[in-house]
Amino acid sequence: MLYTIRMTLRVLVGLAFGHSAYGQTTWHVDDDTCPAVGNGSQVDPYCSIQIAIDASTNGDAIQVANGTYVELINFNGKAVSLRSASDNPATTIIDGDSDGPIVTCNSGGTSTTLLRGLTITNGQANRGGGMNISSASPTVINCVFRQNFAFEGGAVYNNFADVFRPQTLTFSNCVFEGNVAQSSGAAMLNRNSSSPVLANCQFVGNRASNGAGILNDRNCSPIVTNCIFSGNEAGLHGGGMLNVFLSSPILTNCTFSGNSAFDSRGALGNLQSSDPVLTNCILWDNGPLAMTSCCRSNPTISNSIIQDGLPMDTIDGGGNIDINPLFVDPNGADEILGTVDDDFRLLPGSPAIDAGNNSAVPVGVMTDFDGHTRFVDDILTVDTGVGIAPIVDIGAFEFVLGDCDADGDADIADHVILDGCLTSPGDGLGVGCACLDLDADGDVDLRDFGYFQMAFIP
Ligand SMILES: [Ca+2]
Ligand SMILES: [Ca+2]
Ligand SMILES: [Ca+2]
Ligand SMILES: [Ca+2]
Repeated sequence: MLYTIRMTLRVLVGLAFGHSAYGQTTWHVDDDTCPAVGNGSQVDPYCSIQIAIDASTNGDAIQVANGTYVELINFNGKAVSLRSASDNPATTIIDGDSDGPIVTCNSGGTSTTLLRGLTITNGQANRGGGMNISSASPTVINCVFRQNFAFEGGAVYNNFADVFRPQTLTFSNCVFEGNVAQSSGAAMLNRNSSSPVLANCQFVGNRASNGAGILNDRNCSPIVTNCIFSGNEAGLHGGGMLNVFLSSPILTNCTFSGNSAFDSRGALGNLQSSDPVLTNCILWDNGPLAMTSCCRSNPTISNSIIQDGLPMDTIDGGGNIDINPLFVDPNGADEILGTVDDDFRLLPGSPAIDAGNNSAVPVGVMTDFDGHTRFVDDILTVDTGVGIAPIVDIGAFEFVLGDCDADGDADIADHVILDGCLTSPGDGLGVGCACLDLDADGDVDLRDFGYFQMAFIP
């Protein structure tokens, strides 16, 4: 009886708030209504996100309208989904006003606790200026962590995140840009058995003493797929990633470029029995060295492009090469390395094309960083990778012949670009035309046009 009454109440509340499926409530938040507190309905939204979390129960959704919300929020262990109405982090921002952590998620929040489509910025805390996760494993999708600061874990600090396995802490399609940690892990610090799944994430321009991109410390072995690490800078060790004390991440189809460290561990450093496994990865233009390991650490590297060849103490899994991967534009249109426009897509003729190992791609991963089909055969490239064609490319992006505008196909829009690039043989390449030099001979002539016709999708 009590149950029936409760259900009825829930349904009635749900109807009042516009969403009644399964009795769950969608609470609305809009900063335009401040200072009125509101009641969380669509017509009278709450003015703050935390009030909506306080009102919610497990299974509820909180929808946040465009705006900048200056507040710190705590999920309080609730399994609720918090998302922007637009699913666009550029227009829905939580600003910590130099306080923090901005988002606290601990003790019980599992993968049904969701954060989606938000920018988390200007947080400041001892640990996790942007987000502090402890004994919890929420799901974070399409969020931007920008310019957060902490002593450890500038943007995100994860501690004991594996306690609810097989529930998995997940970050996908997230950007970590310009975060700072005084000590370790500017974009992310994983500590004490915290092994998140990181997919299609970009770690750019973060700065710390150790592990400027990610620090994995004490039995932390994230699964990292289709991720980009560029322009991260460590004052001491590990520009892109530092793995310490039995931390052995699995890195597949990741691109590390332009990362630096004071010591030799420019892209990755591995200490104290940390054995990362890298497959289909690119380590190019990191300094002073791509990767160094010590103290019983033995990474395995396969089907990857490693500048200056395999580092010391590495197990050679085969298929590794030391040839320029031919990125489209490593520092991007703004000419600054370590910003989100850095372009590590592949040019025609790249040795990364059709050179990966298909079986290393995690089950269920069917797309690349851009969300385009992961397994594509390039008809002009002899397969050098492992598996049955189509062979996966090395790095975060799959090459598609003639796809100059990087939207996943060679269609009429690319044809228009081609028309502007066409010259006589040997006349050289115009600006932005290298993507259409399909035979990689330094021009866009009728032979390239012929290849384009083969790839063209009307
Ligand atoms: Ca740039
Ligand atoms: Ca391919
Ligand atoms: Ca295209
Ligand atoms: Ca050509």
